[in-house]
Amino acid sequence: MSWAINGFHTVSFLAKGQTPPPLIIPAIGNPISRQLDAASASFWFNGQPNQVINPVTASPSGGKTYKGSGFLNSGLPSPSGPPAPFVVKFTKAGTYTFNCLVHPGMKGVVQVLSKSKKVPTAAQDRATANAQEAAAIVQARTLGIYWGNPLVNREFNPRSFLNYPDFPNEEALVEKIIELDRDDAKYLEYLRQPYFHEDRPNEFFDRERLLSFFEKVFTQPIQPVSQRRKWFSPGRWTLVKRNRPTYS
Ligand SMILES: [Cu+2]
Repeated sequence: MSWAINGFHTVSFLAKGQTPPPLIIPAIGNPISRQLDAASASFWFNGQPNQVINPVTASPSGGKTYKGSGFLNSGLPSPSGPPAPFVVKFTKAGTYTFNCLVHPGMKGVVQVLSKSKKVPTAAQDRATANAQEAAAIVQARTLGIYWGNPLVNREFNPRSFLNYPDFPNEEALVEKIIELDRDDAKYLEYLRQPYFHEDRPNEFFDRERLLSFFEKVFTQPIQPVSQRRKWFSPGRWTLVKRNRPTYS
């Protein structure tokens, strides 16, 4: 069995009764120290342990062969380069659940059949995956209601969401929402539509464009807002001082 771990996930088979190892753990004997806020006051978390990635979760263990029990872990993907396939050989027929140690609840099942049993064809697998995906899309996606730029239809497929300017008035939009709420077929037709025209991301979602935007954000030396004390207007404070409350 080969996994392409395309993201920050693990493929982890747990031993019987094993609690999934956490991703982040406190580092014993390594407290945080001397962290000061903008006013040079000590943060409350000084003296608390540093939080680190758990090596049990991060590193591969258990080998490349699964005999049906014990802990076998892909570990976390390396931070750079395309993911290497994670290959495990199963020696015993059975049904094995694997978990992602990054995302609780993210799991899958490997069914190992004896050689004499028929396994689904690639096309059948694809059909099963498509059906699962369709169900997940319906479960995960909500129908967007947009009220903003009247030219939104240029960048996005107007059949994938409800666009307020497409309706004569608020009443008509509400009527449409009620109609879709009652008619699953019509509702699903919206969910099936791709967000983008012809399902091709528009220029604003261009990978290079986004990357250069983030590059700009992270390389510009901008002082955190919390440290820009000189820009605070003294107005409010002088007002408070002038009208100092009196207690008797
Ligand atoms: Cu995950």
